[in-house]
Amino acid sequence: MAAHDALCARSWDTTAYNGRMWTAITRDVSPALAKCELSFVDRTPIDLARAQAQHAAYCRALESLGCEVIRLPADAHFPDSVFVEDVALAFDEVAIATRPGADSRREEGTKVLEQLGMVRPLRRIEAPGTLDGGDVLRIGKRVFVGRSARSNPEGHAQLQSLLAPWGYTVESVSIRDCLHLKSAVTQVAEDTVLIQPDWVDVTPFAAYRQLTVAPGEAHAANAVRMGQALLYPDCFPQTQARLQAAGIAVTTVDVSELQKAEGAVTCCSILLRRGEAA
Ligand code: CIR
Repeated sequence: MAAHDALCARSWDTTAYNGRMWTAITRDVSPALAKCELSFVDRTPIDLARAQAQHAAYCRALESLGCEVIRLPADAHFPDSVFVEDVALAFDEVAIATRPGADSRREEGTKVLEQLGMVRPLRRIEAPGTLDGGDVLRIGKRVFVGRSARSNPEGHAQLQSLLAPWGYTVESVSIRDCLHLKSAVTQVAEDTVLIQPDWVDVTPFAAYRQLTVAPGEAHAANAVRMGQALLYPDCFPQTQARLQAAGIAVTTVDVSELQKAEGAVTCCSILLRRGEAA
């Protein structure tokens, strides 16, 4: 077993997590990040060393919030492989290999799925279905899935079938002018979503309190929620103020280089709950 595999295997040992409620699977930044896929963002030079440092700080921030972090090694064959969220979904009961919508990302998930397969039964979206994890937002037993260029109706239907045994319902949601559903809406508290109404139909989220992004902060709707904690980019101060005014504690990270690759904060981790959590 290679050294990093041994490390990863050990990290699933239930005696080793010091009572932490969450585990995050992450993957170090690919040296080929500059060749990433881009859809709604113009290509600009990416400072690789800075991106790597920001990613390391992101991992430390997750740890500071009580999360055990598994860091998989970087892979030069897959420019976008730091964005682990898109290749797999982790529910409490099952993990799902997604079959990403971009050809360059289709084979990217192997190492992530090895990890998930150790702790969850594994299911797969099969061709011709496509699905990116960035399009999947779970709130309780409701699973909202973006109708995007990356996630097709067949992928949506397969996800519904795979999750039905555990009582989840899949709801397809229209998005526009952005890459993924979670570019446009994420959950920020038990009853609250943060939403960019220019990019998503807000009607499916009528059951939740809706905070909207501040003017001039178009990309501000993406946040990582772990229980009562929220990890959030540091470049959206007005939206951050709205979150804090709503009583939500925010921990910020600088992800500016990853944003040049059309990434955000949710996309850099797959979170697993170890026990009962909000
Ligand atoms: C892509 O286009 O696939 C990557 N450059 C960015 C993926 C970001 N993923 C996410 O927000 N879930």
